[in-house]
Amino acid sequence: MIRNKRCVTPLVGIALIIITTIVIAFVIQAYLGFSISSKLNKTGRRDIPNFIVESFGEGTAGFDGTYYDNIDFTGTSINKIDPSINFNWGSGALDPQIGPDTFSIVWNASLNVLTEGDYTFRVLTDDGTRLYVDGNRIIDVWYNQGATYHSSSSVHLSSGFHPLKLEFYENYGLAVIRLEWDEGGYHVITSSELASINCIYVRNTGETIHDTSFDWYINDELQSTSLTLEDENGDGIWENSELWKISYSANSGDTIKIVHTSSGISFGFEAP
Ligand SMILES: [Ca+2]
Ligand SMILES: [Ca+2]
Ligand SMILES: [Ca+2]
Repeated sequence: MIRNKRCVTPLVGIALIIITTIVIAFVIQAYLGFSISSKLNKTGRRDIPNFIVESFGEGTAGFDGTYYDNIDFTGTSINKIDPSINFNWGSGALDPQIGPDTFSIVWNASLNVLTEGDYTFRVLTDDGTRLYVDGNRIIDVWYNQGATYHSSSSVHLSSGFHPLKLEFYENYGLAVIRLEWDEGGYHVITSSELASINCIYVRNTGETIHDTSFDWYINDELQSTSLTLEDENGDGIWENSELWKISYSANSGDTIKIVHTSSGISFGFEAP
């Protein structure tokens, strides 16, 4: 009898731990208002209550560009995926929605480094440019100028993908921007050297999210750039029933996780 009691006691302890864990999980979910767990379905997406992944966009390799009609990344904007950054717009307008002067552009991409080593980057720019690799600013020539080449210092890069961000503004007159790196000699970075930019469309059927800043991860590694979110009505607020387009730069089969810390939203999927 005593032996039996000794055998049963640890089991009861384990059962109590399991029940306590389940109760705590329900309390957390009730507090957050939705479940943050989800299961992967066969198309590689996860639906979570209130935040529904409706579809995936086509993957296109290139620079994810946002073009603003003002010099300081404000005002009317358009989005384009550019296979490379090699533009000479002269004194003309690049798009009917963007005036020929006082505009700005930010491009994000993920550079595929095949061989670990030291690399330099350079830009030809009219007017100002800032270039970031792995979140570090390596070229900063943010002033009015005619078309001028500027090179970075040498940057050591491991093999694999590295986030690139290039900011550009045009003030008046001519407008030129070109981005090169010295991989086997200087050349314009092409789409074959970049990861694909994909997008998913997620509908919010729950509470309004006011803060649209999300952290995101590729294969559990936190990324500093190359995720953009566009809401349908363009007010930067994720209202109930609104569809969001989330663009990211990754390769097929990568695991993507998107996290909104303050509201507890977390969802993931595999890049198709
Ligand atoms: Ca101009
Ligand atoms: Ca100019
Ligand atoms: Ca909105």
